Amino acid sequence: MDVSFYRSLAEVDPRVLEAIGAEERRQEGINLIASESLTSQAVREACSSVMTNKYAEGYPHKRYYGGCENVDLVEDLAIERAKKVFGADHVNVQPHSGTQANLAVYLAALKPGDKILSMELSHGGHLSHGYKINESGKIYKGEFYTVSKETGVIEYDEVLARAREVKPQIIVCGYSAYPRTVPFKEFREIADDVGALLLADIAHIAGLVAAGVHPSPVRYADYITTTTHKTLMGPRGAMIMCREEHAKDVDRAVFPGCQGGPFMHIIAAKAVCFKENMTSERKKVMEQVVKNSKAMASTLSDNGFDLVSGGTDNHLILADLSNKGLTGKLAEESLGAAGITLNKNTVPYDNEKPFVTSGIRVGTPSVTVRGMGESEMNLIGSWISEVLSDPSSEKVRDKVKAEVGSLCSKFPVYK
Ligand code: DSN
Repeated sequence: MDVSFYRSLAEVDPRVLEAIGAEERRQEGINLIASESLTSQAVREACSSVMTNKYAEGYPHKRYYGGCENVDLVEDLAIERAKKVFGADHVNVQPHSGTQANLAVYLAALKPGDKILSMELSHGGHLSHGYKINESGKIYKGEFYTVSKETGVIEYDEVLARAREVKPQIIVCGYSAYPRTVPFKEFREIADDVGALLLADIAHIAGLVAAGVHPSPVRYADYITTTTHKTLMGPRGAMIMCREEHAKDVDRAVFPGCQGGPFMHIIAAKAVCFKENMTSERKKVMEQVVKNSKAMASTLSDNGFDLVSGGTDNHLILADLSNKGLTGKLAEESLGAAGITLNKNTVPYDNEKPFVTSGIRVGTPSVTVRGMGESEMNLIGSWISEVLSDPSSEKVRDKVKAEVGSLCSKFPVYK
């Protein structure tokens, strides 16, 4: 045996250890990135377990390798728990990422050249929903609907008219930057009207759906995809749920269709995460995520921020900074310098490029998980306003950074 096999990370690679330590300290700051959250100790233990060593191509009890009895057990657990959490007929827990889950659904459901109708990327859609620079838009033809210019929300009649015009084979609902409830029932009606399949990509809101804080698409969608690392608070990865009639095609599309060996350590962590999502404690956290988001929206609104759709129903807020004469890029940079991490984001009908943007996306999952409540959201919202009222002032940023540090020390993430 190579002697280095038993040496610690500190001995083998201090530079990597140092970067991990620095990242741990960075995560003690205020994180408002809507697509991120924090994983529990239990999830992280499973992620770093010896299950990473195992090849297990195939599915539980039908593998192409020997020695799969333990990984079979965790994959069975993950599937059984996910079915229970969401009430789904069939679950595949092997997709490595949300994009790969979506690509697997298209592979199962479509033929090359078929049409995908989804939300315009700059209105809150996603690259893997048929966008031309993604494989989903190269193999299939992406067509798009938008939010209404007047209200900033999805209007049934507008989407229906667009669906009748496009006649897609599949419609995608579920978004990366939509602050309102996704109307799954209405999407089912639209899909039926034009004879299309319906895919609900609930990556952002899965934890809210699991907790009953956002309506579930299970009764309405043919396929549901989600990542497991956003509001579900699990490991970085994804899963697909579908109706029983699509089960075989989905499983074949994931493996051998577009993936090889599943990441068994991550599947073990997904099993843990689904167990955590069944608890009443987690339900309370998700309820608080939405309360916090509404509190933050109200403070931002009181400070003159123009919120897309006027507010929020979920874990995120989208603010259009045009009325403040700021770009999203400048806001992201100056807030970052003040210890508040969030991301620039296009807003519907944005005139700025995606690397500049006119907006910011503000999400409450990470701050809520560490115990912050509405009063802390009011504080953070007022700091955002303070920094952005004079974004180039080092003095303001330093003052806010000190206040951020003092607040965060009361809500430590890693004790
Ligand atoms: N990158 C994710 C987000 O930030 O919403 C979506 O994949």
